Amino acid sequence: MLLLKPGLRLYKAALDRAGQEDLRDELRVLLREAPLFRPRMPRSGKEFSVRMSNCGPLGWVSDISGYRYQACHPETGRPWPPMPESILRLWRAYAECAREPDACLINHYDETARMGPHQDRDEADFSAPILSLSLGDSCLFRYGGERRRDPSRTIRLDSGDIVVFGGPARLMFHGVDRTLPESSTLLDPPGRINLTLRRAK
Ligand code: MD6
Ligand code: FE
Repeated sequence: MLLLKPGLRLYKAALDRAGQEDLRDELRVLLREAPLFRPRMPRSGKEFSVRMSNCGPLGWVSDISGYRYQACHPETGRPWPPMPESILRLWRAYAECAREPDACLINHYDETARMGPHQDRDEADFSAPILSLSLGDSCLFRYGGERRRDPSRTIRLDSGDIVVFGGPARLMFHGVDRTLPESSTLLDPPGRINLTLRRAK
């Protein structure tokens, strides 16, 4: 484990290649039930470059009216599929939180997608951490402080890496500057998937 700063833990290669392949295959089935959709920014309606889906009781969505957690897919109207047991096991092993996650956001990046600096603050209780797992192409992940203008650092996240944001790092600004195309053979078509497990309510 690498403590990047208080509350911010990085576990390199937490999931080995076989574990990544099993999870990839589970996600392929899950994304047939809950297809990736392209969210829009509140107010402006501008499209995200990342596509998203969710699993678990609640899912994070963004559209012209705002950001929120909701129980159903915005396009199919169906409930989100259950969280795979394999990702609940990762939470139990790495999150250091006795409560279980009730939402898992699935972000999909093609070679041009990015995620601007943001804080995750739509959850009811910031005492629970967020656990992030990267799959597929590597990315350059930027994290800073609690204010947008705070200095930031960039690290490379590779397939199988887990980052846990908790305690004093829970409300830190972070984003994905870019992915590194052709850095992984895990996904076909290629790209990057990031799972973030949260307690929304
Ligand atoms: C990503 N991650 O890695 C974007 N949010 O694709 C996040 O936005 C994130 O990694 C909250 C906690 C951990 C994260
Ligand atoms: Fe985030």
